Amino acid sequence: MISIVVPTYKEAENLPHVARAVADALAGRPWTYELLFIDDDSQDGSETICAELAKTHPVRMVVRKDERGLATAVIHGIEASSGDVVVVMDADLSHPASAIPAMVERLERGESDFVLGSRYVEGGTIHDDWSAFRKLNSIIPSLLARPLCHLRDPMSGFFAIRREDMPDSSRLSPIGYKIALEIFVKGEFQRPSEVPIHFSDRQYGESKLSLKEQLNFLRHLVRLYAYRLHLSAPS
Ligand SMILES: Nc1nc2c(ncn2[C@@H]2O[C@H](COP(=O)(O)OP(=O)(O)OP(=O)(O)O)[C@@H](O)[C@H]2O)c(=O)[nH]1
Ligand SMILES: [Mg+2]
Repeated sequence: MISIVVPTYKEAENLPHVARAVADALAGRPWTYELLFIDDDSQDGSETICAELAKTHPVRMVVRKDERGLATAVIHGIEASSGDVVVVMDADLSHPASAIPAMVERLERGESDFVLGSRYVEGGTIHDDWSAFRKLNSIIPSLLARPLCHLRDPMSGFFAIRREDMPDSSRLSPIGYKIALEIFVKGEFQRPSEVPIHFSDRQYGESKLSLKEQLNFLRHLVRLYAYRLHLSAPS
């Protein structure tokens, strides 16, 4: 079984689209799946929409009432799910569910132990009309993170791993909005690979990526470099 873990905050409009995209991507494939939304008490009708979707799709929602944050939501979701393979993706339709089969097949064939949906490998694309600022805002953090992981798109939030390879959550110190990089570094994955994706801009709802989150990411990077270099990590 594949668990598809999707962190959500105020994504009510996107939920039916994600559920349909995942169902279409996995139709006729040899796997069963569960789609798990980890919602931080959005109060925007998400719970009702999810209950309605659950009548026709293998979908459920865990609502966290006392915590906020993308990274901790992903860890929570991985722990609350039960598939042998875990795929993490965003709810805003930026990540194409159609890439999931290729990602899972690489794990199954043993070709790779960490498969990333990637904008920055051959065949990967971003929306044509990204401003120079937005491109830099995406590429600079990726370049800063690359020495830690040799992945072209380490800031992608779209990845697949086998559950047994997930590092123990007591070893993770998630801050901010990206968790794939930390799971990659602490899980000591040996055979990463990247599947090219087209990254679409969100059509519904608003971005939660704030300047504060970007600064948090810099703190997070310093910690990961310290970890890698076996220095004591600053808090
Ligand atoms: N549970 C939970 N999910 C979150 C939180 N913040 C963001 N998310 C979800 O994480 C995913 C990515 O958030 P986005 O706002 O799209 O951020 P982004 O993709 O980095 O930035 P954009 O390129 O502007 O879309 C979406 O599915 C969000 O709903 C949070 O605090 N809690
Ligand atoms: Mg997004």
